[in-house]
Amino acid sequence: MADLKSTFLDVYSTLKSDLLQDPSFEFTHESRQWLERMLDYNVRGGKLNRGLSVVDSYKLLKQGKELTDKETFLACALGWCIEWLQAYFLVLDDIMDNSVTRRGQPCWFRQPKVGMIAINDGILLRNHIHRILKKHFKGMPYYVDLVDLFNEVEFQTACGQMIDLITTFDGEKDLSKYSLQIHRRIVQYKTAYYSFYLPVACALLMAGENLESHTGVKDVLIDMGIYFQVQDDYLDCFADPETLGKIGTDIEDFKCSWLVVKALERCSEEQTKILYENYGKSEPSNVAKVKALYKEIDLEAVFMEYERESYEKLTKLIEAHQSKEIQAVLKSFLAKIYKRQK
Ligand code: DMA
Ligand code: MG
Ligand code: MG
Ligand code: MG
Repeated sequence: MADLKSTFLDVYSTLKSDLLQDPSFEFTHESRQWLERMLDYNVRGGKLNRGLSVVDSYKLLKQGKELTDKETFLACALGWCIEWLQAYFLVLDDIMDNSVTRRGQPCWFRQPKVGMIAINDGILLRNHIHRILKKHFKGMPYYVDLVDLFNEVEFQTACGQMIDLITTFDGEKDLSKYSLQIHRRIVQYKTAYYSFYLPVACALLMAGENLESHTGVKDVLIDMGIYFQVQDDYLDCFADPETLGKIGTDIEDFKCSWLVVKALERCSEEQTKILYENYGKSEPSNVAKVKALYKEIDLEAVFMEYERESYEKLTKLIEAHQSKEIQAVLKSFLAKIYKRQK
C-alpha cells in the first residue's frame, strides 16, 4: 500500500512537470514558479483517497492480475485528474464558505499574495484535467467517454454547490425550509458523484466497460457518497480541527447540514427558539450556544446510530450485487470511510 502511494506520487511529479512545460503557453520563470507552488499547495496534500481508489478499483476489476507499467501509470493519471477536480472545487469552495484552513494549512486564498487570484487558479486547475486527459488518453478508445464523464460529473458538482449556496443565502435566514430531503439533494450532487461514482467510473472505462450497464453500481456509490457527506457535516462540528485539517464553518455559514436538520427534528419548542436565534451567526458565543444545544439533544448518539444503520444498509446493497469483483470494489470503498475521523 505504501508502495502504491509512492508510485502515485511519482506520477504526480510527471504530470506536474508536463504542465509546467506545456507548449501552449510561453512560461516565464515567475509564472512557472507560481504554478508549481499552486499545484503543490492545492493538489498534492490531501488524503488522496479518491485518486488511489481509481487504481484500487482498476486492480480489482482486473481480478488481481499484475498491471503493466503503462496501465499503472494511466490509472494513476486518472486518479490525479480526480484530485485535480477536487482541488479546483475546494479552492473555490473555501472562498465561498469563508473557510480558514484546509488540510492543516491556511486556505489557498488566505495566503498573502494570493487572495482572489485563487479564483483564476481554480479555473486553471479545471483546465489541467483536460490537458492531462488529452496528453495521455487521446488515442484510447474510451477517450471521448472519459471527457464526457468528467464534464458530466463537474456539472453535477457545480449544480450541487449552487443549491448548497442558494439554500444558504436565500434572502431571509429561515431554518424552517431545511429538511432531510433538501439535504440529500444537496449532498448527492455536491459530493457523491465526484467522490464516489467518478473513481469507479474511471476504472470501469479503463477496463473497457460500458457505464450504462452499471447503473446498479452507481446507485450504491451515490448512497455511499451521501453517507460520506453526512460524516463531513458531523465532523465539521464535532471533530478536532487539528485531526480534521480544517476548521468547521457550517454553523456560521447557516448551512443545511445534516446536524441542523436532525436538531430541528428533535428540539423542543424552547430549544428550537435557541437554534433560530443562534444559527448562522459568526460570533463565537452564538456558535457555542448551537454546539451546546447539539450536545444537549445528544446528536453524537444520533449520528452513531445513523452510521451503524448506513453501514448495514450499504453492506446489504453491496452483497446483492452479482459480480464478485464489483462487490470487492464497493466493499473496499466502504471500509475506507466507515467511522472515519478525518
Ligand atoms: C464541499 O462541501 C463540496 C465540494 C464540491 C467542494 P463542503 O463545503 O461541506 O466541504 P468542506 O467541508 O471540505 O469545506
Ligand atoms: Mg466548504
Ligand atoms: Mg461548501
Ligand atoms: Mg463540510
